[in-house]
Amino acid sequence: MLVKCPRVKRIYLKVFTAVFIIAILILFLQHFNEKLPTKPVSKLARLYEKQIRDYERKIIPNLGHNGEAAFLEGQDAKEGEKALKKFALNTVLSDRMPLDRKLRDPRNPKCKTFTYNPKLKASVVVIFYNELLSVILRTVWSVILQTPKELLEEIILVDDASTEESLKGLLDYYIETRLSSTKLRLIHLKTRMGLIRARLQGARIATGDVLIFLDAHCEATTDWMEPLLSRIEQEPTAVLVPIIDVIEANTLAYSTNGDTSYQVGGFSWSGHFTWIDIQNEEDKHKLTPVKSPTMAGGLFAIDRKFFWEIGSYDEQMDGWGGENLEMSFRIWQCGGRLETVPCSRVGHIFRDFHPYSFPDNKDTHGINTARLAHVWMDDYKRFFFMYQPALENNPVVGDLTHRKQLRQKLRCKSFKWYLENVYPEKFIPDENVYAHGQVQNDYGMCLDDLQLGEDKIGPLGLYQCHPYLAMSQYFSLNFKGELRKENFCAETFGVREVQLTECHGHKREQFWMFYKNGTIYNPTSGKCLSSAGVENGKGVVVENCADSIFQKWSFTNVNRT
Ligand code: LR7
Ligand code: MN
Repeated sequence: MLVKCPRVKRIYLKVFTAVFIIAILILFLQHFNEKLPTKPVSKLARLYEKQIRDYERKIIPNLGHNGEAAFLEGQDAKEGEKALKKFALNTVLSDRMPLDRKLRDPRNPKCKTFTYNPKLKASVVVIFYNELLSVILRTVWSVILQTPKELLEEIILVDDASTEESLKGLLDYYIETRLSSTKLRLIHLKTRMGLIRARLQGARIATGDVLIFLDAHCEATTDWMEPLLSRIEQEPTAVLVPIIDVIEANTLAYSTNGDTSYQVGGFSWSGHFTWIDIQNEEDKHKLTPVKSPTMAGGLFAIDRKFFWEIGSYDEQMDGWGGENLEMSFRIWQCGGRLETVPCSRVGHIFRDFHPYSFPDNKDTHGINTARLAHVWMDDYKRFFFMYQPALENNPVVGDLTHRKQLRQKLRCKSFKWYLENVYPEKFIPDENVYAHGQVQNDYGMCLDDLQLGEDKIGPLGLYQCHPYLAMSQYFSLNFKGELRKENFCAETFGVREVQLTECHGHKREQFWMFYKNGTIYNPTSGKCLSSAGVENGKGVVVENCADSIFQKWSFTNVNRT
């Protein structure tokens, strides 16, 4: 036994050692196995961390401080110029500028005397497609820094299936490591939905009392949110737009039109949003919310329940464009109101072109506007379809049943009501006019805007009459004696020239009288509109009045002369 004992002991020892080794091996393998899938992630994390640190290192402190114009030097400046051409934005400069730059308070100083104590909380929804990381983050930081914590329910970022790689992992990583204390959600859509449906996705998961939408290249300023929430608390059917200031795409300068004057939203019959002056003298100087006929679309606050009740968005609108006017008309016609809040100001980077395209180059703005014209504009849609005749009865516009049902369900008012009550200053080409339509002379030539852009000045042209009534040849002579196209009036210029320039309402060079014999006479110059010696595609003139075929004009429709 005594002899056996050590042998038994040795066996036990061997077994024990084997079990121990196997256990260690199993543990090790298990450990290794678990580590397998996570190992590359941490490698990626290290990579992101490095990228962000490299990026942070290149930031130039105080660049663009107070919203001042910023400039780079040397190679950076050159690359910045290139970027501006490519992306309509100086991306190099944005990358060097602190994400949390301070802006000066752009408000009218009197705004500081107001106190607001809103109880509501907001979900800020920011959608983006291939926007620059530093621009998105500056938007997010400005919201965090300029909003009192108790008013901010959450920030929701919706990535509309960006193809730019850094916008997936890197942005996620940045949020996880640098913004973890903010309630911030980032969702990546699987396929690109366009900005309208992307906003809807954000709105669906939002939980705040109020939804505030922003483009992904904005910067909020001091106390921007308080007046928005206070107004909604007082009037939940009011939809609010801050004053939208310009952040210049090249220098990122935060520029204002001064702190006292601003414009509100209008529209053109071609279906575009426009800025218009406030008509009412009293309203011009008010610091409380001011009525706005339309909104630009990207930046607005709306009670979350009201957003859904009033029909959110037309989900069949693709891509970009149109949703802003659709929502504006709908809000007014269906019992809400749209206002600009002068004491809330947010900057937006205005780009000269879209740095992105849409599949098949589809004209989403045109198609979306055709949808809203059919649903909301009643007979007045005729003017829009004069610009876009091919879209009037085109199946690409899609099914409108649901939106028409919505209009019925909400018992919305007519577009005529909207024009009369909300936007009475809007020029309607065939109302309150002596004559309108094509203005033709005796040998088949017509007045023509020569495709002048909507905000440009140019000659009042002469062109072969089109066989159909195209908008470029549609003019009106209204009761004020203006020979007019939308906001542009024929004006005598110098001795002979006639230009289309912004209507000023003071008659003089913009005053015309139309006589039964077909002459169009401008009393200020004592001359008559003439096509004598004017070639196709050139500007008409004024001359001493004479009984000449060049001075005889006829309108397609004459009410009175
Ligand atoms: O497919 C897309 N998916 C997106 O998520 C295309 C764009 N987007 C995002 C994009 O990244 C951006 O954050 O949508 C947002 C708006 O796109 P922009 O910035 O290219 O549009 P915009 O500023 O030129 O256009 C104005 O009109 C649009 C009409 O559909 C939208 O309503 C925009 O929000 C709106 N912007 C503003 O109102 C800001 C003030 C400009 C003015 C006037
Ligand atoms: Mn924008």
